[in-house]
Amino acid sequence: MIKLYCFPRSGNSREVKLALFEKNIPFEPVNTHAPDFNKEDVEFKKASPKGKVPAIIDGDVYMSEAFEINQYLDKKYPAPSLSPQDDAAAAKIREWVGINDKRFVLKIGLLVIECLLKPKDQQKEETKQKLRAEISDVLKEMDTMLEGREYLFGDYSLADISVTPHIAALPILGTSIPAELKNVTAWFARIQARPSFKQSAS
Ligand SMILES: N[C@@H](CCC(=O)N[C@@H](CS)C(=O)NCC(=O)O)C(=O)O
Repeated sequence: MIKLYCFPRSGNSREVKLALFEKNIPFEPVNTHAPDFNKEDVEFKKASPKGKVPAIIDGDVYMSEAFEINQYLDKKYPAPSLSPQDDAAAAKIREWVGINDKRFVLKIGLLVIECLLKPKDQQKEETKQKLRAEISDVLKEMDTMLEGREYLFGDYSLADISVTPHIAALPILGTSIPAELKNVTAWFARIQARPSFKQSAS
């Protein structure tokens, strides 16, 4: 069975859990934040040289990085597919995920640091507002992309998965999907209605 190194509040880990639940692939979660987990564990380090989660062991495959893992899972366990069959369309998704990992998911990560991880007296309201505005700008672009579409690239795909856990975290970061973004609001309601959303929550 696939071993998934993760911890409950890790958004990146949840990306992989979403793909696993969508595909109905059984897996054994290993909580790397559990008090008895040894961060120097040789198998974990082999799967994740940087010591980050998510990481998987699937037979003789050792791998880290959420999107890399999800692409691997989608090839190895093709049903239901989470990528278009057309190579150019699949490449567009890879490009979009790569770009938004840096300008969107990273910004949400920085907001997590600013709002939740820094001691209160070191948090800067100005930094929080700047990050929230940058996140909102990308959500606006997504709203345009979603015009006339159910999901970001038509069918539900690895692109939707790549941002789901991070958007789900916005309310604990003092922000949310702006109400005027009707397409993003409807899209995220569709995502939340998928069984994988609840199944991957912990
Ligand atoms: N680019 C990586 C980011 C992985 C990452 O930053 N993971 C965080 C958790 S979401 C982590 O392992 N942090 C170290 C820790 O909390 O122990 C990915 O997409 O998987």
